[in-house]
Amino acid sequence: MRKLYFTAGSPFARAVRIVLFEKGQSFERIVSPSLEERASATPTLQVPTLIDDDIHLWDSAVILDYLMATYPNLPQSPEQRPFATDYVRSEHQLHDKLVHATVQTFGVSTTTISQCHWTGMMHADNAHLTRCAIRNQHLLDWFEKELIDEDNGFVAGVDSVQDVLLVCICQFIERRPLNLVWDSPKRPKMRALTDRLSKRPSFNAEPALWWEPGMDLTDPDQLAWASRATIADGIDFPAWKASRA
Ligand SMILES: N[C@@H](CCC(=O)N[C@@H](CS)C(=O)NCC(=O)O)C(=O)O
Repeated sequence: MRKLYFTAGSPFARAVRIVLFEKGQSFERIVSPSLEERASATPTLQVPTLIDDDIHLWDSAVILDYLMATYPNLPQSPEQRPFATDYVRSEHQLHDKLVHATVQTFGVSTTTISQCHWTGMMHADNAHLTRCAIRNQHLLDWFEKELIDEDNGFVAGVDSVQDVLLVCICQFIERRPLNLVWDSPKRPKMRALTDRLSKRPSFNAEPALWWEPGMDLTDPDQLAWASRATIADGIDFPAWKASRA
């Protein structure tokens, strides 16, 4: 049986879940694995980790490469933009791998800020985290240049794996009160990409969730709120909870 170890918030794992959906592949969900479970699955102790029969993989880039090479896409309705058939295009391998690695760096910068935030270390008060936040703005400007136009992402005519991971990280930023932003009037291609991918059934089936300490995402009302809430709404979890008391 195929098994995915992940946490509900991880943008890397969400990209893998979205691609599994695009390929119609079901999987057993090992959510929020304990340290012991992580250690038995991967030396990195990180999520996502995928077990697919005798194939055992970690690191989202390796997993995504494997899924794209192994499983065909589900048939799609003609109105929907096609999902890419390759992890990287054979004639642009180096470029597409560079884009993927750069999007992963954006993810690492962002999740490092997030992890430290919940331990009480704000990025503005720490030199390394301040560098991560500055790096993010440089990366976002580079992504805006690399995206083709408002109708296409990194690859013309299809929604690519790199598009998926980029949008997962942007939506992670929108659902954490971390004092980070990705959206800007000077980045119309990024906004168009995020709007377009948000409408894919796979993005709705595997939603980005608001998260703050104290949240229990097994409560259906809270889960529904967490799937909708963004930093643009100006309301956080304590305020939402108080509004229902
Ligand atoms: N390069 C890895 C990064 C994965 C990663 O950073 N996962 C985070 C969750 S978003 C994690 O497991 N953090 C826990 C830890 O580092 O101990 C990938 O792309 O899969």
